[in-house]
Amino acid sequence: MTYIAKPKVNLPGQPRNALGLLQRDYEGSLSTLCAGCGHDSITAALVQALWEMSIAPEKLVKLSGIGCSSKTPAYFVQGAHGFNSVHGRMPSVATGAHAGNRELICIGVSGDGDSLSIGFGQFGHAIRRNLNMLYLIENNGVYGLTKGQFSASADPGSKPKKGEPNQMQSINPVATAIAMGASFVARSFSGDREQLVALIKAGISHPGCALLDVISPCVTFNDHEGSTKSYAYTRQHMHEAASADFVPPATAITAEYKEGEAITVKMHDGSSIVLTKADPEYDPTHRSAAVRYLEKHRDKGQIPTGLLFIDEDWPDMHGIAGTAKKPLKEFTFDELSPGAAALEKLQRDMR
Ligand SMILES: Cc1ncc(C[n+]2csc(CCOP(=O)(O)OP(=O)(O)O)c2C)c(N)n1
Ligand code: SF4
Ligand SMILES: [Mg+2]
Repeated sequence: MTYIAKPKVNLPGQPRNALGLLQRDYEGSLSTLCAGCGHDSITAALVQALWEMSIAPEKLVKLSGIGCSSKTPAYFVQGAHGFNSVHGRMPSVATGAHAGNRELICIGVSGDGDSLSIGFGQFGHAIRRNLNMLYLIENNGVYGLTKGQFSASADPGSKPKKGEPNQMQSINPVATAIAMGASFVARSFSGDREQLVALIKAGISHPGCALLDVISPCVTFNDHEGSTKSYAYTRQHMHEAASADFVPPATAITAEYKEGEAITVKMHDGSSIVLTKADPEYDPTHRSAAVRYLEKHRDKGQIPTGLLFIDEDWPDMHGIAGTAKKPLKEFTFDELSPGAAALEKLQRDMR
């Protein structure tokens, strides 16, 4: 991972956000990823979204596992908190961070290898707990860091640069997440900045686990003819199911939408997501309809993108467990240690 600081060049006249910060303040160290790697475009989208949302760097916690994708947190918001965990264990660390302080905005960046193989159990339990975080998978169908072996998201028939085509079924993170009960599921492409920025903002505003699967081509090991995760293949086969316009709190919805074309989902922080559906019969607020939609398009060889499913009303981890609203660090020692008498009573009650 790089720790090479970017030169601080503050050009006069650069726009500032509501906190008075420049977009430059939301950048991180210099990337050491291969030139053209999809992961770096996702970093650029994260920088733009976080700057536009005026998120205070000290309110943000960035977490990751292991892989080229898991290096991403080093490349955005230098002043935020961060933890690079062991392979596949990002969700556990995110759970601990958010349990300790629910005021933190939590962004976990993972890879298809990190989340769908070694971390598959952890991925499922972050969804089951509805941990309030943006869970971003940078999906390239390979283990980029260890020289391009097929990962669990590689499609059957997809060709490697050398050797035999993949013969195993792929794990589709969006279909799996919807089936496991996720409250927010979206898919995007690293080459579609506009869609990606809108989905990052919507995912951060969602009060639960927001899974965002981003097809992010690996230019070194999986961007050739015959790959189903290349730039060319993704551009040819992506099909936007529902575009998501993010409308910040206290901002009026100004665009006009045809009847039946758009659904407005009000978020708990006062922002709104206006979903414009490509297919009138598609309903991203209906779980089984979303699964049917994904299956139908898989049979046609298409890659549905956009906000695929949302349920704003499901409680998050804190709501389910009824935890204290105050961050753990603000409790006094006496508040946290109930004392011998309370412990004795607890033991008596359990006998
Ligand atoms: C416990 C453990 N097992 C295996 C590895 C080797 N390893 C490092 S990264 C990686 C896979 C990374 O793939 P992915 O998450 O898709 O990230 P990418 O590099 O493609 O962005 C593996 C298997 C490891 N670091 N730790
Ligand atoms: S090996 Fe692939 S995933 Fe890793 S930095 Fe290079 S292009 Fe990106
Ligand atoms: Mg990968």
